[in-house]
Amino acid sequence: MVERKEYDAIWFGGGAAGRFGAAFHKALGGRPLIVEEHHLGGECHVCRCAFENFFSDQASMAELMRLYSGKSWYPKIDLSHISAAKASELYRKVGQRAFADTMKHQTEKQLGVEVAWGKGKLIDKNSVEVNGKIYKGKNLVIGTGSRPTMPNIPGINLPGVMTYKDHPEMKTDPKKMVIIGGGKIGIGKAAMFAPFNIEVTVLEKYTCLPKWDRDVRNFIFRDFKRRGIKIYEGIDVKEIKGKGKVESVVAQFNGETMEFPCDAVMVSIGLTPNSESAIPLGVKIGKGNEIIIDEGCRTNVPGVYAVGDATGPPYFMAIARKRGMIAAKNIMGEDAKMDYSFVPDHIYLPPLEATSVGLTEAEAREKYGDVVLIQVPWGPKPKDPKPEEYYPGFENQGLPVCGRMHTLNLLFYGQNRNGLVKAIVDPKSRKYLGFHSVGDGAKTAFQYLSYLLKIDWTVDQMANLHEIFLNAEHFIQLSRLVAGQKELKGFAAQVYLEEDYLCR
Ligand code: COM
Repeated sequence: MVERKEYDAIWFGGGAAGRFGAAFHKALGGRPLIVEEHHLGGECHVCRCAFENFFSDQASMAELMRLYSGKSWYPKIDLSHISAAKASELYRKVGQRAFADTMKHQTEKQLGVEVAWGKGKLIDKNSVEVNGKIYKGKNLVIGTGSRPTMPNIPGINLPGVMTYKDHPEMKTDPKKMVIIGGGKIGIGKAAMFAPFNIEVTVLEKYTCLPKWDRDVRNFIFRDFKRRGIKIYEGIDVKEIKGKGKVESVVAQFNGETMEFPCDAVMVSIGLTPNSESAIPLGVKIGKGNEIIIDEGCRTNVPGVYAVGDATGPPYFMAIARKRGMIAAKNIMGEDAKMDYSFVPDHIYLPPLEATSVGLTEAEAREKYGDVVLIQVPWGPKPKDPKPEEYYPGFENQGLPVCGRMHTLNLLFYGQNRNGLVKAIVDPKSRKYLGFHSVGDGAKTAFQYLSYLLKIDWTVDQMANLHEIFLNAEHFIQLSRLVAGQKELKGFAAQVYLEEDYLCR
């Protein structure tokens, strides 16, 4: 049976890119149809952004309970029932369903976007079959998402090997976990699992978080060392061993074979775009399996667009949604282009988080020569801070602190994990080049800071904003302290190298 109505575009896949694109398309006055098999919003609320947010909150709570238990006025907290599996179960039972309902309600009822529910089959670029019915569209937008990249090694299919996809499905609590891949997902997962009494080791073939600022990386590695999370860089995983389930991971490190006993493995080495369904249409596919698009999200086949993770990196929800928006505009006759400049990035590090936008210090020095740093805290952290005690070194490490309640607590309760705030400025133009933060709650500001970078925001303009003291990213007050300098010097620089926190 053929549906008589012809749509302006069929959005093949209702994930972040397809859902936002179709909604934008409708808002522009077009007639979109989404074809979706499982859930609107794609993997976000199933196992990605929304789930990570929830699980990270659970991990923060667990970590803080452990840290504060019995100190000062805090009661002793019994952590014997702490459970990552229980946290995942709650999300499965409530979170996944609540989010799925919300996405459906918002898209269909509130925004009036039509959805054909079921597994879609692309017949040609103007026809999609769903449950035996053919839907016709003038344009097609492919938004089929991505999947975890899996290494081709023995044991990869053993029970106990998981990816971000299976994380919400956890039914038992592992004792020892090996994480293969130290990108932002692997590092984030390590920080999330450790608070649940899981011994975590991260094995990274190359470099962990290579694109992040040195000070942020240092903070994370130091923090991980204090928490007992081990990191190996330059290690090549060869095999996952086990009889009937995961028992260890075997890897080559510095020419030696090492074996890491574990009862769970999390694979996080990257993502592979789901582009296979587009191949019969003659759409060009790149080396990384991505659908190749131009700046306007057009493929090489006229009338066929592609959006979201299916088109390759950056794999980031904002980019997926914006690709949807750009495709919608172009379907409606505009000539819109994607802008990939100043995309902020973020890592969950419960109880904190790291956020970054713009250039790192190294990139800024390479491009601009001398740069000015507006940064706190400064200098190496004291080695072994005692809980609830004043110690020399607070003057460099203590104030101003970044974050809501937890970063001050993290300082005074002896962990010395009060994050960092770092802005990088070009002293000649006085423009910001990059912002970096580890703290509690800076994500919100970075959405707007990325725009300020784009419009060439200066230290002097920042000094004129109205800060609400104290906040997670106090760039305003820190900038005001130095903005009077005719020749901008920032804070007296104490460039230092932290000790090496990686496993050797
Ligand atoms: C978020 C998914 S849960 S979407 O980007 O809002 O569709």
